[in-house]
Amino acid sequence: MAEKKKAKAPKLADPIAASYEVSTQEMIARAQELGVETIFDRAVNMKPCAIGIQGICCKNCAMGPCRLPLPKGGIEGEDTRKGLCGATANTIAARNFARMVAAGAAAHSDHGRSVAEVFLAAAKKETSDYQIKDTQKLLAVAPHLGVATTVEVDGETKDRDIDEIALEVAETAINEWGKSEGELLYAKRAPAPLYEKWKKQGVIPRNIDREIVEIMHRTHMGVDQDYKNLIKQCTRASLADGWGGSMLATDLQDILFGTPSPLQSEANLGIMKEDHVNIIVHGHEPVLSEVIVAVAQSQEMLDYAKEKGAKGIQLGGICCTANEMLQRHGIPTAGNFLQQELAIITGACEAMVVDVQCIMQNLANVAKCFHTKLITTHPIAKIEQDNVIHIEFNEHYALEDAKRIVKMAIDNFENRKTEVMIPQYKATQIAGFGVESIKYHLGGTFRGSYYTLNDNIINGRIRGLAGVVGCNNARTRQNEAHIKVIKELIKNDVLVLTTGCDAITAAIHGLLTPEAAQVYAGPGLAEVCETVGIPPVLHLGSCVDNSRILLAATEVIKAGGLGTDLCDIPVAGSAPEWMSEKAISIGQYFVTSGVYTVFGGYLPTSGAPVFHNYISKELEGIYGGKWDVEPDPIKHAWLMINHIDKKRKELGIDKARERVLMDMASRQALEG
Ligand code: NFS
Repeated sequence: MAEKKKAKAPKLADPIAASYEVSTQEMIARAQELGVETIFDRAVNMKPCAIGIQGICCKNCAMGPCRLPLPKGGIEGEDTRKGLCGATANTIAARNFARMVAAGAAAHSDHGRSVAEVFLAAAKKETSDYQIKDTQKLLAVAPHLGVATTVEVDGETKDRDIDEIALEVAETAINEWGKSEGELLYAKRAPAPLYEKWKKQGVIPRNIDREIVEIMHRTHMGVDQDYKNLIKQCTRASLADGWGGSMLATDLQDILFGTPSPLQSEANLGIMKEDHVNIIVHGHEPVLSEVIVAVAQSQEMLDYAKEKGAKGIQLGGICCTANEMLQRHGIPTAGNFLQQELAIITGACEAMVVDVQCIMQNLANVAKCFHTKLITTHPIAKIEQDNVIHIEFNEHYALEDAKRIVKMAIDNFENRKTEVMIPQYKATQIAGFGVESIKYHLGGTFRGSYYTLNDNIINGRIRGLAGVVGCNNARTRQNEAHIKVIKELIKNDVLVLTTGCDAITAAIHGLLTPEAAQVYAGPGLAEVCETVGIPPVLHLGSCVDNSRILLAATEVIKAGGLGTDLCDIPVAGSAPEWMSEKAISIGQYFVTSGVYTVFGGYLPTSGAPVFHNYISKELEGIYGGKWDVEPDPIKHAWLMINHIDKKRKELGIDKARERVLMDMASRQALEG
């Protein structure tokens, strides 16, 4: 018998090459020292599939997978590539793309649905663990759902009972997922010309679930075989996400848990404390973590922690649960997507409590090497490894569930087995911005409005706006593209709005403080930031809160002077290190809301050049926005800046900026 080949020892990641950020570098080295494998090591041992990344592998039926690699040097003449059924590269790439949109829209929207269900339970007063916290926001949101806030009694207009409004809002909102008639109510929140554009194209969502289901139908073997028609459905489903599921998630969370307003906190693994019980909440839905925050801060639990020898309880967040807890409670952020394993490797994580999305299965393997209790809480997101504990969250017993979890973490404090190593890095951050707070900060105390923001865009101090969002991706050096893109933008006077893991990254690298403007921003932006006391990068929350970016841009239109549609504004979108399907859904609704959007890394469309050309060029003629892809961060930022300048020119405000620059130069000449 032939002797079996000895398996090669897996390679280890070079910490410096794997991350741009020092605490991550230290923790990768620490993991290797302890013999604990992380995603960074796996990334150097397993390469991505060369055909898959081009988007041209079809596995939608059992005759495949059919793979249609692009010949080296591209295609000359007719593209004759086809799968067994005859599916072209365009069809295959568009179907794969559509399924990513469906999954992304489903993830955001199902999150929204969970919140809506808790909201309904609260409105019906079936649970005492949740109450309506922000009645102002409730009253602001109600009209968009067609719910009246006043009532006529004997010819007099009177305020309606708040509980009644809440119940009607809850019922109407839940209906948006599955109603059998009509169209998505929030579509009308978009500027009128954009709404009309969607109407003309026939892409206004009917209800949220239906558009996602229809993508699955259309991409089944032998259904939609026209990439343009497939993209039309991508648009409909992605709009159902951005202007539907995500926007409802944001609104209902704000009403239930409070609308964020700017607050100070900290970010990075250094927020964990050796002498405290450390509980990390990770995932996306804030419904359980909201209660965990309350329980962990209760005197009863603090006393219990002290009894067990800890100085207190330190909560920290990873991924978008982090953003939710940060923006409403100032809970510090432990890290972004690629730091989740590292939080456990500190040896100081008593419990990691996860809900849904962006949770790596390897957390279970890492937790096994330490004392950490890895707790899943959501019925749709369990982990197969037997060291994982499942405590299913139920909104009717939320407080009990949260108490059980926090107590379990405290009890685990004495079980630490490895020497604790918490990297001593953390940065101050100001977070909690939103449509409302931008209005307040940039509009003055007496009359909140977007006029000041618009004025500063028109006079050129602010060159334009950029939404920089999205994940980390272990295929690129963690954080590098995020930070280089943002720094190049703000250096050139572009005010950055950020969410998701990009926001966490910006926080870790110290860009979310007003002082950062003096160090990194161009003179115009720095002046505005200094005058109103804001950072040059505004943290708008989690990824569902990209809806805040859409609504902030809509407010810019309403305030006047910068066109009538979102595609008129000097604004661009970016996801420098994207990896999740949610990012593709976000990209698609940004683009079809009129925003030029650049992705880093690659797009799974390159193997079908005609289809790629359609989304990266032709879509602009329909919706005013288009896709682009650029891995080099500086070039990436300049694609955005050039687009912003093009829009300034179209608005006739390009000269104003030249004047501002001249002012600066003459001022410097005077000073000199
Ligand atoms: Ni957004 Fe939030 Fe992070 Fe990416 Fe994942 S956490 S929803 S998907 S990885 S930004």
